Amino acid sequence: MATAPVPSPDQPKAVKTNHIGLQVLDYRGGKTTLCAGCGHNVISERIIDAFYEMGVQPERVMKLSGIGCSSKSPAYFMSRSHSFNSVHGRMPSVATGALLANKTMKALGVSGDGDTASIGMGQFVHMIRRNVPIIYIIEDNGVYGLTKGQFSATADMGSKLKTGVINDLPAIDTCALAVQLGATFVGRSFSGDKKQLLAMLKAAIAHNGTVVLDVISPCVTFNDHEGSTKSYAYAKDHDDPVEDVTFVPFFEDIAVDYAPGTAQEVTMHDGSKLLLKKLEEDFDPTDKINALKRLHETARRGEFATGLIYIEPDRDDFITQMNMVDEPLASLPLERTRPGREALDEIMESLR
Ligand SMILES: Cc1ncc(C[n+]2csc(CCOP(=O)(O)OP(=O)(O)O)c2C)c(N)n1
Ligand code: SF4
Ligand SMILES: [Mg+2]
Repeated sequence: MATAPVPSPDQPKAVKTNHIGLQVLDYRGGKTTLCAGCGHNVISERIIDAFYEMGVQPERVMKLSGIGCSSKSPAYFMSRSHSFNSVHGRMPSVATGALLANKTMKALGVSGDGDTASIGMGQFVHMIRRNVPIIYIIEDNGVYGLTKGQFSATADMGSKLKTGVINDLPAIDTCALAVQLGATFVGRSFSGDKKQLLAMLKAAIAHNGTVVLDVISPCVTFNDHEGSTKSYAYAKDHDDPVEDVTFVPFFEDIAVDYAPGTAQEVTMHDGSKLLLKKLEEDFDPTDKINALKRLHETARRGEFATGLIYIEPDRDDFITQMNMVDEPLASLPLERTRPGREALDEIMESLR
């Protein structure tokens, strides 16, 4: 019987690379300063995996954030990308401007539940309404982690702080809001669900338009106790996946076998495919009313639906709606961006 050749100890180990020849190391960032065990650190790991596996050139990515522990996390992944840590709740307008200046970049926004659902709410809703092409991740722990754990607007009614204070205000469901406002990709996941979160992030990279991805991301320091509905234990027990998500990127020729009628196939803008295996009951993420119904029903049971909640792959994004020139504004020469004397005279004449 033939035996497998034993590699010599002097032989260099083959380094694993993605389809653009980069190693996973090329997608890493600085060492985290967040608390050990914070859900946000796990999300950073999945972002690294997703961008590596999708073979996105890190220099083609702009990372944007607001203020909070979550908003600090872009420092801990993809150091080679561009980064802008903006003002509290104001990341969407910075992202909109940056994308208008250079539409060839992939925008990745990282925010928190406080940054998004309180101070940033006005910016968040208009970003969605415009379908700004950004992957907007809400690292949702139900508290303002950075300012020592006060309830945020996504905290569930009746949930309890460590101090015993009960939240008696209803939660804002950022996914329901996003579906209602016309976001073209809405998903929810849990930092502890490695497989689902990775598939969702890869699909988000392939999407063209606003992606709202709300990720339950427990704050181990202020909101991981009994009585919290955003703790690891609660999230594990109350996660209700709407489907089993498999993502097949356009550059991989993989056939995934499902029995007829058990999976729904969604073709993404770039030709990638999402295969959504039905669980328990039928769920169609291209049906808005169905998506809202499912979100409300699970919330009423004290559970949270995860997976791809809603998708509309074909709506024009904000940059396309603006009818921008092909060449990014950032690289247009001055003579094409500054109107000449004649054009100015013409404008003045038209105003007489
Ligand atoms: C204009 C302004 N108001 C208030 C604050 C104080 N502040 C800092 S972070 C934060 C909330 C952060 O919560 P969240 O977005 O949920 O992030 P987390 O720390 O939980 O990840 C607040 C209110 C601030 N920095 N700037
Ligand atoms: S305070 Fe909470 S949210 Fe902030 S780093 Fe620590 S565990 Fe994470
Ligand atoms: Mg928070």
